[in-house]
Amino acid sequence: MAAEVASGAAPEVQAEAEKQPHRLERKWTFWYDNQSKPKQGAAWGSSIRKAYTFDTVEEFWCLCDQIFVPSKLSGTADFHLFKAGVEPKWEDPECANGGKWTVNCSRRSNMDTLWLETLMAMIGEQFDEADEICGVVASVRPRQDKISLWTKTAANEAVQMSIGRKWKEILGIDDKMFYSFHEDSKKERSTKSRYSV
Ligand code: MGP
Repeated sequence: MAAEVASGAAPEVQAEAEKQPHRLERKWTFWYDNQSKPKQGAAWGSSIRKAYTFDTVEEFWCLCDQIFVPSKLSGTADFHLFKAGVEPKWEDPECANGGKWTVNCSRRSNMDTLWLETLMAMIGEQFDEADEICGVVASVRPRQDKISLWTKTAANEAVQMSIGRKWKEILGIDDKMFYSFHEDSKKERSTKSRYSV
């Protein structure tokens, strides 16, 4: 991070460095989609809004703490955190050949924690295959809340399995997790999963 200073540096240099924001490896964008009251005939995606792009640790904490808390959502709504420049849609070129790992959760118990752990892992570049990560979606649904980690090259099984194992370790969960291809989701609503960890 940009604000790191050697521990032997003069106190005034250290104090100045501490005032600097801690810059992340890359820019990220939060998105929001409230599908609870869709306009009649509206195409999917017409309610997705780009909310905030940031590239410092300080902005991240402020946004997570105050705004992007999944348990505050109700009905049918999503929060997304994607790499800046990537839209949380199958149609985006970075996502077009991709897929997603999904973990079921509950906004009444573990959703906020699982979401935050995932966000920190992404912005902290904890995945070895960081280039493969597109973003993450927290979906609040009347029937089943879930969090999905979107990745870029669905057909690369070895890479997806490695990401899946790492994510599972980060979340500290025992339940089986499943990976589906966006290409399959486009064809059928109840998509068969292709990989599991
Ligand atoms: P969903 O929101 O990912 O699942 O997709 P949800 O709401 O949990 O519903 P479930 O019953 O499938 O579990 C729901 C539907 O929204 C899909 O079947 C598509 O019709 C549409 N949809 C979702 N996504 C992420 C996209 C997308 O990226 N592009 C387009 N064109 N449609 C999408």
